[in-house]
Amino acid sequence: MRSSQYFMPTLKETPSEAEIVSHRLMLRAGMIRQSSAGIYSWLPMGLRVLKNIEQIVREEQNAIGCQEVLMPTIQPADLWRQSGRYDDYGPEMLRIRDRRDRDMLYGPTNEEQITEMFAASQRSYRDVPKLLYHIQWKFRDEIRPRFGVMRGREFLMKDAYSFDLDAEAARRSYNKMFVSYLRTYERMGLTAIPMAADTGPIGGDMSHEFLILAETGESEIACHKDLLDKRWADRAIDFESDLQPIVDEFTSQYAATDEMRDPEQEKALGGDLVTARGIEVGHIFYFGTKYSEKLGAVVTDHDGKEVTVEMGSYGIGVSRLVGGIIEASHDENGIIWPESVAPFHVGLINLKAGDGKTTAACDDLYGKLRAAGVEVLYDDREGRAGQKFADMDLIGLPWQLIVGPRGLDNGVVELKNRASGEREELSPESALAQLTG
Ligand code: 5CA
Repeated sequence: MRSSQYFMPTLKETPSEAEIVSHRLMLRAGMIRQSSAGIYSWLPMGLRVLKNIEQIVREEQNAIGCQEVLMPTIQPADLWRQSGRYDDYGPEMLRIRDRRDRDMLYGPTNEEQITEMFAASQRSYRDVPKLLYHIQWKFRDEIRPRFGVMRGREFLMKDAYSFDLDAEAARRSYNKMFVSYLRTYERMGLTAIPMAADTGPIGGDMSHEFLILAETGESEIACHKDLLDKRWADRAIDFESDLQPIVDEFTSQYAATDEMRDPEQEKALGGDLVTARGIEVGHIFYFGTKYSEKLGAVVTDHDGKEVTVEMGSYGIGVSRLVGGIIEASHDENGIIWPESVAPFHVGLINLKAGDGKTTAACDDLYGKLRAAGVEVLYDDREGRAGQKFADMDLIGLPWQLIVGPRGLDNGVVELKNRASGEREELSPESALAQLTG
């Protein structure tokens, strides 16, 4: 993509309404635009990141046999009357009436809808376990939408649901999801810590929140230091036999947030205690038969006896993660995207767009990178070098390939790593080899 043609309205000024760094940087980099309080349009650069995050989430859900569906955003109120949540949910729920005077709502979550869908066709123990998920926009009329996409009113969530024959099987589904979340966040370059949590309006007996570390996080975290340096993304995990030991490794260690913290346990940990701030990027729940009972999700067991299925639900804040990753990965000059979610792999900077030789060299590199399948943002605009460097640092692509007339006279271009700041002069061929290797 050429910057001269790209719809990327960057801002030079720091927007005054943005209180936290990710919100400021997303606005300055032209990733999003506010439509109304807590509701945003995603511009091309922001949408690329959102889609990359979505794809990692999708791959890790598919990897544990969770099947993708897509349920609507608008739901009939009657479903929620059946579960009893229509009145319970309160003013956070956006209620709508259609032309036939039927009560509808914009879904804040989908437990009712998926349970009804399951109940309509699944009849026997052979139909379980089932894991289903979708990635869909939600609406919650938050009292205080703030921090940009971090606490929006409209936001993108991955929500998955498990259906099992009994509590033991349901626990296995829960553990599967627990471990898959550890991998999901790690692939995005994040350290996520699972913490025992309150179940809130979703309800249930067991629940964990996943928090990523960021100085600007809304929650205060305290945990055993060992939880911070576990690595799972590249490890082959057997999603049957490895589950329990991995989950135990986490749940046996102290980890708590806000009102769940325990001063006595923290004192006992001494030097092993770490306190930090965090952002909740996921939340999983085991709630047994809370919804299946009300909505008739029943299967026959091996003896032909009817049993109500055991359920859990599993959320990831996909749009919140865009802000969360920036909170965890930036410096004073801008965003530092982890490779796995970066909107482009390389920013190619033409230092002298008016110059024939420089432009020819840039065009050549651009063509070759694209032919090799590398995603490139090519700054082909005329303008000051300083501005181009500042813009490239702001948008945070992992690599900058800098091409100017003086370097070319010596047969070199410059390759800069955004994260480390390291710069290297090398031939255009070597730079290509490094970026496509
Ligand atoms: N039904 C369950 C799990 S599928 C559920 O809704 N859980 S939740 O309420 O905890 O939301 C799941 C995740 O969505 C949260 O962990 C958070 O990362 C994200 N989320 C929740 N509210 C917002 C919001 N207002 N803005 C952005 N992300 C949000």
